[in-house]
Amino acid sequence: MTEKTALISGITGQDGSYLAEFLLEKGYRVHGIVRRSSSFNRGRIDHLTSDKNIFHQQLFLHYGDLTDSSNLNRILERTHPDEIYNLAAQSHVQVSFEIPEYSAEVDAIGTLRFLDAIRETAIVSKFYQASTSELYGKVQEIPQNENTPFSPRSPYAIAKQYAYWIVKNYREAYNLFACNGILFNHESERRGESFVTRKISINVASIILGIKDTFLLGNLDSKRDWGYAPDFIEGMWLILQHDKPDDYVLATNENHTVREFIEESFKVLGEEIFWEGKGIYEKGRLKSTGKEVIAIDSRYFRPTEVDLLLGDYSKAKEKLGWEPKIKFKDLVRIMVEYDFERIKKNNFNSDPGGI
Ligand code: NAP
Ligand code: G4F
Repeated sequence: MTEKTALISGITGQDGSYLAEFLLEKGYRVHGIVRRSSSFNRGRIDHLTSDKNIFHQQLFLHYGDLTDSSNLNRILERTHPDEIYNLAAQSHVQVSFEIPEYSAEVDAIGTLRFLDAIRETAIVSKFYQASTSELYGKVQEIPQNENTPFSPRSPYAIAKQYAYWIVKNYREAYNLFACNGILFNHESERRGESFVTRKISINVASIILGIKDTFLLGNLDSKRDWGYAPDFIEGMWLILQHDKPDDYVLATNENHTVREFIEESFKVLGEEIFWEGKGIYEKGRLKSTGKEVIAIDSRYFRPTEVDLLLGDYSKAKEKLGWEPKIKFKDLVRIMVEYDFERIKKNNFNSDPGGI
């Protein structure tokens, strides 16, 4: 067991909640930054803050926001973390086209605020930055590794590119132990409902349960390297345990289309689908009944798309001993079975709605 203290921004998100669990189990004192919200935003960490949880006295939450530097300085001075995990972000690529300035404010300048707070307070802490495979955008080589040139394709990715470089700059200029984890897509039962994998798992489960007839999607042909979030959390931690600060790709080195994710999801629940038509007129139908279950809505197309991502994680394997355990088929099964059981039990359909 360790005596260390960690600070997590974005603790209420998918990754933050798994990381908090992971660190608490290792004996860390964990501080998390939460945003004030008019509705409750702590559903993913409720089980950790409950007094029934053996670790709840080791977990401390602080109100804060990456757009407010004064609170970052205060939180650092109060908590003196050994390790900081900067996971907070406006993390939705399509939404970043709607709110580009805010996305830059949080994802780019927010990272600078954090690094500068470390410098100002002179607190000795290791810093992990949630970098992303979206940096590769219009990919310059396949697969992508730490040396592949960046070619970002959205306000989100461009903001994250600033964050990537400012982390490197503070490492070199001020000798900070600051690292980028360039993570490819990772999903789970806790994935936000407006990301495509979770949107599919919820809707497919709802259709098979007879709660919903059809759902709408955008580009079915983009390819992603999808892994399982808990595997990637361990990778984040290993990056900060290495004796030298560095940048690492974490991925599965396997990619699939959105279309394949849908087909596999139906298969998990004993159904098959077939496709008919082209472009925005394409439909997905159940093989058993011919019923239309998927249609295309151009609202979900992005102004600029990232067509293909495939990560080469050999550096992380060699230097950190990290490898993903869960691959595509198991990931789909975990997500679809989880949503099927949850929706069946609660008898409600959590409709992903407008994104
Ligand atoms: P997520 O579920 O969307 O969580 C984002 C977290 O950031 C939430 O806790 C959110 O708070 C918080 N947040 C948003 N804006 C904030 C602000 N202005 N100030 C403070 N906190 C703020 O994202 P995730 O999937 O866990 O991803 C974690 C990080 O990894 C993100 O930086 C993301 O960009 C990056 N990343 C993710 C993936 C992936 O596939 N999941 C891949 C590469 C990189 P609320 O709960 O209040 O909204
Ligand atoms: O699930 P997505 O929204 O994830 P995306 O854009 O790959 O971004 C995620 O992964 C990044 C790592 O590469 C992270 F940095 C980022 O924070 C986030 O976690 O979309 C995946 C693909 C896209 O090509 C999109 O066009 O699915 C396509 N898609 C098709 N229909 C859809 C939909 N995406 C969403 N969200 N909703 C749809 O209806």
